[in-house]
Amino acid sequence: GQEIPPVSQRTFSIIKPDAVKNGHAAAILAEISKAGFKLVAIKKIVLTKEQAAGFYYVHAARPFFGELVDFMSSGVIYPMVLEKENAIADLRTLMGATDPAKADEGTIRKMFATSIGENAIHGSDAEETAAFEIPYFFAGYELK
Ligand code: RTP
Ligand code: MG
Repeated sequence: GQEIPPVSQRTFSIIKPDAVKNGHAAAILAEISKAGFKLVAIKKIVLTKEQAAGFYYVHAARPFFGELVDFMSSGVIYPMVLEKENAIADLRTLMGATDPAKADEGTIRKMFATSIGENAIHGSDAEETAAFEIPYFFAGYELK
């Protein structure tokens, strides 16, 4: 019969300040590469508090929001766009649970996260989320 080609999907990820400070950024990129993701775009930046708050606006009413904004603006991050078939769900699996104490063996958070708040990596949780997060950090000309 007809072969159905894989449908590629893009997701958005951030290597968070704890992972960068602890020297894990390259090892995390290696895990992402091993899992079959293509690196479409990456940059190195430090967010202002306003930029961090805007990115995580869905969590504005949560008790941890202030800590989250302070943490995400505390140092260098690597925002990136990743592509593969089923990228959004597969990256969430590779990341592991939000709390590294609950994350499965072999996941990025199990291997590299510090705590539930400082947990090494972000990944979009749905198509609509990725559609907001990718253009928050990258212009169209950066996503060829
Ligand atoms: P992310 O959005 O960063 O990929 O993480 P997630 O989906 O696994 O978790 P989410 O519920 O969206 O929470 C966003 C980030 O807020 C921090 N957090 N701290 N102290 C706490 O109880 C707490 N809970 C969440 C974490 O940095 C989490 O990744
Ligand atoms: Mg989330």
